[in-house]
Order: sequence, then structure tokens, then C-alpha cells
Amino acid sequence: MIIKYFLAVAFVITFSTTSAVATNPIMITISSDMNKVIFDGRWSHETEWKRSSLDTLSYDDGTYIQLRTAHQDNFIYVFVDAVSDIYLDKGIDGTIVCFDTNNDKSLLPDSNDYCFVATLDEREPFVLQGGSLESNDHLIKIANPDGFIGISSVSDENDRYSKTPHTSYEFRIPTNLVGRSDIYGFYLGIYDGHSDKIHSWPQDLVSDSIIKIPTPSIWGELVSPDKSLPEFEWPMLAILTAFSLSAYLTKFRYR
Ligand SMILES: [Ca+2]
Ligand SMILES: [Ca+2]
Ligand SMILES: [Ca+2]
Repeated sequence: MIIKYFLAVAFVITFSTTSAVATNPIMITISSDMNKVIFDGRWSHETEWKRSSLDTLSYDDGTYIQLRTAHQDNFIYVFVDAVSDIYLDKGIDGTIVCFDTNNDKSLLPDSNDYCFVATLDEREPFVLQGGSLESNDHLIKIANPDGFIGISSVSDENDRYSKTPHTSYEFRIPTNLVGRSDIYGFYLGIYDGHSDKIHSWPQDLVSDSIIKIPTPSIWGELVSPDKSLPEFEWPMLAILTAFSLSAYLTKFRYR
């Protein structure tokens, strides 16, 4: 069994080295509107995810996914709009979003790798962490962190890309867990129960199960191009500035 797994990993590495190199990173944007997102698993109204980055993922078999990403305060927000998945396989369609928080691209998932899973119409999203010796794939379920949301439902008339009912996913991922960085390793796996296929980002990473993820060494990257994600938030910076100014003035006065 273990040998089979390592063979599978070796195959994935060989197969995908070129595509991983060729993949442009996902550029995440800072947003001031993400705290207004209604977490119901779908486009709730037309402007809901407007202030976020857009990446269009299209595949040779006609699959078409719109990915929106943004960050605000202590959360990373991800919307996966599986526009072409019009077969609503409740309890089966699912998406996994993974972060290699140190971007150290290890061969097997390590303890700074986290994955977040949501399933269509199921209220119980879950979180996996790498580095476990208890499971063959080195991933183990951990308690959902405070503030984490993963929810999936059906997007239709309010969707910016298609009014035909289709599966979509909303995630809110706490930076308390994944940390603040201007570059993460990043992997997405979107499973459609009707075709029984996983479409990944980066593309063509072979995986036969939604929670059996390809090796982090070939994941893509999620980048904060203006480095706004790792920086201090403005309120914190303002408090620090005010504090040092008052400390300086106090010192000056008693000289
Ligand atoms: Ca929504
Ligand atoms: Ca489906
Ligand atoms: Ca890692």
C-alpha cells in the first residue's frame, strides 16, 4: 500500500514538473469589502465578490472555474465558482484549498501545510494538517480553527458568470492558522461527482480522491504582490506610531 503511494507520488512529480513551472501564481488582492460577504456558499448578490482578484481556470474538457481571492484583516477569502458544474451532486461535489504556509515545497505534506474542505450542501467543513505519521498520506484532521468558514451551495441568478444553477464554494481562512506571508504554496482540487473527476490548480496534477492531494513540491503559489498581506494592518501601525510619538514627547519634556 505504502509502496503504491510512493509510486503514485513519483509519478505525479515526473508527470507534472513542467506544468508546475509554467503556472503563473495566483495574485491575491487586499479588499475592504470581504467582511460583507454573506457566507451561504453562493453568489448572494451581484457585487458580493466584486472587490477580489479573478483567475479564470479553463480546462481541455470544457470545465470552467472562476476563482476569486482576497484578504482583509485576519482572513484570507476564497470563492470557487464551478461555473460549468451544472450537475448538483449534493454531499458529493467538493473542493479542497491547500496552503503550504512556509512555501518549503516538501515532498510529503509537512506540519506547516493545511487544507480546507467544503462539500456541496453539507454543513461540516473540515481542516487537514500535514506532518502526521498516523496516516499514509501524512494528513490528519484537526479541530476547525476559530473563524474558519467553508460552505458550498448553488449559484444562479446573482452569479456574475452564469445564471444556470451550478456548484460554488466560499471559504474564510484565518491568518492565525496559515500566518501572514507574501507567498504561500497553493493547491486547489475541485471534485465533480457527475464526471467523477478532480480539476486542480495548478492544472493536470493527478489525484484520484479529493483528500489525496498531490505532493506540495509541485503546488503553485499564492502571492500578495504589494506585500499587503504580511504587513501590519493600518490600525496597528497607527497605534504603534502614536505610542512611539508620545514616548518621545514624554522623554523630551522631562529632559
Ligand atoms: Ca455568498
Ligand atoms: Ca457536480
Ligand atoms: Ca510546507
